Amino acid sequence: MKKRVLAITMATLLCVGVFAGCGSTSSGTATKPAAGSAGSAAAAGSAAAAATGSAAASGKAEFAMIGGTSVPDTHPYMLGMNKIGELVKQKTNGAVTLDMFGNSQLGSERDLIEGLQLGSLQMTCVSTAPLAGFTDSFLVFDLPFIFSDTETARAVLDSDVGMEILHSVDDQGLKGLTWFENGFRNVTNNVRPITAPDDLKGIKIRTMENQMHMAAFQIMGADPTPMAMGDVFTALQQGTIDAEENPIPIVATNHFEEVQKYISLTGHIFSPTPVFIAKDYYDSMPEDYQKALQEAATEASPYQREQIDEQNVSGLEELRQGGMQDNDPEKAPFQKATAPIYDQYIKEGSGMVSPDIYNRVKEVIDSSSSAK
Ligand code: EAX
Repeated sequence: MKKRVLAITMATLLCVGVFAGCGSTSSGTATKPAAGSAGSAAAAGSAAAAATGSAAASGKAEFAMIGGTSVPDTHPYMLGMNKIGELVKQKTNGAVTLDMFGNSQLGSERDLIEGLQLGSLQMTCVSTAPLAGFTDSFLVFDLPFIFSDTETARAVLDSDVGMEILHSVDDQGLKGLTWFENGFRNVTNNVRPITAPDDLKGIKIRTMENQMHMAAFQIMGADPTPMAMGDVFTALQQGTIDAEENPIPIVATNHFEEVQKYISLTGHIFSPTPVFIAKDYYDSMPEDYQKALQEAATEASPYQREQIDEQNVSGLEELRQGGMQDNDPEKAPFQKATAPIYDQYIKEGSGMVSPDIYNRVKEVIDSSSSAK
């Protein structure tokens, strides 16, 4: 933890240092560091500062924002964030811009969240799971099989309680602007097709850094290892883990078909994706720019969801073409096997799902399904 904060602090200092000397920056465009695994925050910080500096030096943007994600440039997270950048630039005549760095170049999702809090970058979008290290308010989404389909999940995210959760971390320096989406998570592995919970016994599976995700796989007999996204491909390639679990667009855009034989469409957890801006930075903007950014984010959300819907279909085709064998197991046995998570985690207390939030989410789920 100390190492990470030091790295990010170094990045912040680098940003200040390089930004101060940015008058001499010649290029008018942001220089993206080479894509690859999780870069060090320090190296990323200097790249981020170069991008900030070049935009500021070009005299175009009053607010030249830097953003980061843990996914490849072709993933709907990046397509959505770039859409926000395009719209806010239009709406402010170039006064507010957003340069995005994917592939964990600015660090893991936890690093990105800390980066917003430290001010070394301005925007990100992450799965809700890693937020467990900062707050409990998003944990309700990590309950296995809480959503039966995407439509219900979206109804909850767009509801009052969904909006309340999105805005629940203002006091932690994270202003939620809108909901993007990662989607239903599926198991990929090199051992066997997963047709029932018992097939997971003994499988070394990477999970996100979230106690409920790990508990769900432990209950089914797997051996979960929390790991940052930027390290997963190499770990699979080297065989230090047998498996990982992610929605189809993540599996396809990371080309996991090169290092995984099977994808089993378990759909065990739905990952929503809050879009955050550093709250202090947002507060420093004039009201009209804040309004333009909020509008841009709100308008980008349906576009991002469309991209997820599209890549859920095209991505599976690509994985099949790449040699992956897919199966679509019955969900009920997995639901039954992971049901104890509800008793274990829905209670008052730190690291737990608040019963009030759970009941309010359930109300929206029940009214959404009765409306069908
Ligand atoms: O949020 O870490 C993960 O598996 C996430 O799905 C990914 O970083 C996108």
